[in-house]
Amino acid sequence: MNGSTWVAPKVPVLYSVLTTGENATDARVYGPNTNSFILEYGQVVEIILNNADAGKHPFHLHGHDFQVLARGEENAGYNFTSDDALTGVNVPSIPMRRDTFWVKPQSYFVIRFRSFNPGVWLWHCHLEWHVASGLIATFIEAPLELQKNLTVPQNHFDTCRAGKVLTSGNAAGNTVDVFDLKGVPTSPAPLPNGFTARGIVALVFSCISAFLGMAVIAWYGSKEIGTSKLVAGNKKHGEDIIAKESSDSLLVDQIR
Ligand SMILES: [Cu+2]
Repeated sequence: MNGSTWVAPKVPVLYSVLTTGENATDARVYGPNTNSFILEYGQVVEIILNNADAGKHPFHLHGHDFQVLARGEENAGYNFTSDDALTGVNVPSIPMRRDTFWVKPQSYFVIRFRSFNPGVWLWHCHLEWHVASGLIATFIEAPLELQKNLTVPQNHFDTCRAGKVLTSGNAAGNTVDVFDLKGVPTSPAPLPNGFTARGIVALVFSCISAFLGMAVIAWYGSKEIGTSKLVAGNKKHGEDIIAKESSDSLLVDQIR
């Protein structure tokens, strides 16, 4: 999302909100890979989701039933900004409300909600493997209101302690300087363009082993079949076969 892969921070965002005081309103506290957006209390929030992918994605927002203002048809384009996404669109006077809405391939949609629900809310594709691969943003709604009104039950802290999850400080678990993000979890680098040296070596050896394998099969397959001669010319082998046949028929008789 926005060129960033979501990666879980060392401290869950909710606990960072509750333990960083006034700095909780600064998105940097939550690290470079949580895609965090700070929403003030009572704003009208508009999201334009542009989908550059050729697949559909059902997007889900926690904490709200948003209003759906517009959704582009398939291949309608995916470079919309707030000015042009609603151009020529008849926004319904009573928009439908959803908590999940799918964006069409290489297209967009526009939704709105009011930020009257302080909390930490994920915005993510609801195909779970897209969640696992990081197609997520985080809305941190009215963090200072949240600090005043939320009490976390003790058993939540107990669970975190048991799972060795930190519960205070910034995304890196730093409680002294919340803008020091040393050691924060980050996403892997994007795939390199073209082939790397390791890739070329792997490809060369794969090709060599493939040709060797084919050569062995060709060599083996072009050999004369000689086993029938051996059986016919060798009494011992012939006896073996007869013995085997008779014991098989014995076995069959016994089963009958
Ligand atoms: Cu998806």
